[in-house]
Amino acid sequence: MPKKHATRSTTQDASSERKTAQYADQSVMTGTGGEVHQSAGGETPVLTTEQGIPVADDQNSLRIGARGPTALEDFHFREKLFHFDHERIPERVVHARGFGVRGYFENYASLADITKADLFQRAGERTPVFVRFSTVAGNKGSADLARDVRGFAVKFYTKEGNWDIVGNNIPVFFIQDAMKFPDLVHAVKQEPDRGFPQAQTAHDNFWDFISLTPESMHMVMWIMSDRTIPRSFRFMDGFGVHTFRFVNAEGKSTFVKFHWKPKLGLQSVVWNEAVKINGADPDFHRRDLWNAIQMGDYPEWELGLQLFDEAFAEQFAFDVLDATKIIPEEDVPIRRVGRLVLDRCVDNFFAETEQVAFGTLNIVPGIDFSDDPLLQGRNFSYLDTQLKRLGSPNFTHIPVNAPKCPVHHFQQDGHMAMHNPTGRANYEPNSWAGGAGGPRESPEKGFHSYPAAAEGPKLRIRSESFADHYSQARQFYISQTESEQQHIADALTFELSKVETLAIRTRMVSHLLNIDQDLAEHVAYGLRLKEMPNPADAARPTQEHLQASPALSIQLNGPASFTGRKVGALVTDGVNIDILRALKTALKEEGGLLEIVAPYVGGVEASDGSWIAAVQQLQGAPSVLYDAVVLLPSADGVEELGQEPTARDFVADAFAHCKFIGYVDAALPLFSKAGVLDSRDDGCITLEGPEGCAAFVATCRQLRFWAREASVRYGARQGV
Ligand code: HDE
Repeated sequence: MPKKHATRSTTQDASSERKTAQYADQSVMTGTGGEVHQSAGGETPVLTTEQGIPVADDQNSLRIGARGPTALEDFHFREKLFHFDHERIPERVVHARGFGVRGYFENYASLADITKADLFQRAGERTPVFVRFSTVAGNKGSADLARDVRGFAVKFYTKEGNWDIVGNNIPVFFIQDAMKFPDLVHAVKQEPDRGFPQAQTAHDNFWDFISLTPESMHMVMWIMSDRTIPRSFRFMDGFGVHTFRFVNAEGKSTFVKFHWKPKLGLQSVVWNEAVKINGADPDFHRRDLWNAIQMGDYPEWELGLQLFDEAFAEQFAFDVLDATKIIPEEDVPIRRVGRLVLDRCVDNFFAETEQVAFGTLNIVPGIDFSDDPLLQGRNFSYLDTQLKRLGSPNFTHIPVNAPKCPVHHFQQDGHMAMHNPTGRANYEPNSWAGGAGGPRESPEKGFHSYPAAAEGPKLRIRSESFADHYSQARQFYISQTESEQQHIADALTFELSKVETLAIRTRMVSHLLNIDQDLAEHVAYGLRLKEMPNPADAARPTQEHLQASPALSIQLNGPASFTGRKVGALVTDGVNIDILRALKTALKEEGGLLEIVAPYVGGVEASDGSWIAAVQQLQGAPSVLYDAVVLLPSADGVEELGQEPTARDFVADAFAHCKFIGYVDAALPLFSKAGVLDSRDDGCITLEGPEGCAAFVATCRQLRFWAREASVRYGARQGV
């Protein structure tokens, strides 16, 4: 046997043969096979097994001879692999991809007149929260900029138990009865025979289902709008969707709809940009939130309430129990009652974001359900799904799900039980005296359901008051700016162009005809439909008299501020240091950020010889990652940049996505290479001196230069 294959003598200890090796900054020990060993000592604790046994070697399994089989008795190896093999839990059947953060809700003033919910009783009171944002259709590893509804789920750890508003960033839903939820979700997810496409509605099954579900038409307008491609979680609304009840101490009920309004205002990206962001940074949204919180720039929303009574509900043109309808803000104004501040990232993604279990049925005294059939169905589904996902009825023992108020009950045992009742009593009534008998019910403090009257024959039936499917879809559409209407038409054209079955495309256009003639014609043109279908037969005619609701537009409700936004500065050696400094100052004053993008991540030498470190190397930082860009090459540097396709795309995309572009004259050859030199418009701004830089930042408050849009449109030609 050759010597190098000899087996070690049984008395030898491999650790005695370690050598020191230096890897740049790291001094390590290496073993006989050259593998790295790092040892405990000083402040570094000793590695142990889960049973607490100290581990001597975490690099090598226990084997019979250096090249022999692994021993079954290697308890450390077996425990490590066993645990690893079971690291995954089932991902959420919907909303699998999400990002959770912590924070608090601060109540502005007592709402005791309308609700006895404890968290709303005292001005200035802070209630801890956990918030999870998500997309709906994609799997856990899908990209952030899918065209999709965003989940906006808030868990309030109140003094009287956990209250969850499990909401979305869109105030309506696809369906009216929870019975249809599995069908909707099957239709939108990957097609079952092929396993694709994921995180997309642009396929036959989805539009087949939708085109046979006219109640979804209002939601279709919202999902085809820019609401489903938000710039960031920080720039989107949240909605509780359903009508809920507030109940005060006298037992008086008020209907309520919940809204979250972002302090930074609404903002979305354009579709061509979304597609590119998904490639450049699939974690764009979670990274944005992570960075903002790490920098201490805590995102905020205000909680808004729409409050109304039975009399309003009676005379409202639609059923307040129908989750496919909104109550326009112009009809019932929003009262802002508190603020949500997100100020802490999780310590561990799995422990918190993955294991958090929301449920619509988590409700506290002072708040109650309505009979919305979607909400009633959700109240079953959420508890049920947690057992599957978290594997035990004891999921409330997991810290992120555990209430932060006292908890006393007789539920016991089961997988992973952490808090069994102590003492003898685990039932009631019992006759054990005092505390030994365990907790008892409290008619004063306990949750009382609002005694809403309910009677009628037992039927499987949809209320006729739910039958108007098109009026609010139309209202949403006519409330959008021309540019936003264009985006809706483009999105429909794009999505239906991915649908292979012609009949489904045509069927969708037949519904659009009940919403808006121009929109239908626009999409039919974009699809090159040979023949216009007849309008779909409507259960109720479209009410064309509904007024536009400007509150529904993103563009009409801009923040008029660049706060929280980011400018990408493309620089080369020789970058004008005065301009760079002036921009930084102006952006800092505005509450925005400047990020340096350079041909080399190490940085560049500025005009005054100082060294400017880059945050991004050009290949990894296309302009789609920024809200606006500035082009600051030197006359020498621009030549090299012009050779770079990524640099040309940087400019061409910023221009096509209607972004504001600040530049120095030396950048002109780059405009030329990008093919937009002669197209420069008022959104392209020369940066001269500190005032020029400040003026540029002030202009960026408009967020996009939409006036450019007509000349740079992607997508179908708009000939109609
Ligand atoms: Fe959900 N939904 N949903 N949903 N939903 C889930 O619960 C369900 C609906 C929403 O970040 C599941 O824990 C039914 C409307 C959010 O963890 C599941 C129906 C709205 C989240 C479930 C709906 C939502 C979920 C999957 C129709 C907006 C993510 C995993 C009746 C108001 C929460 C889970 C998180 C998650 C069921 C419709 C929002 C299966 C049956 C409407 C934000 O229980």
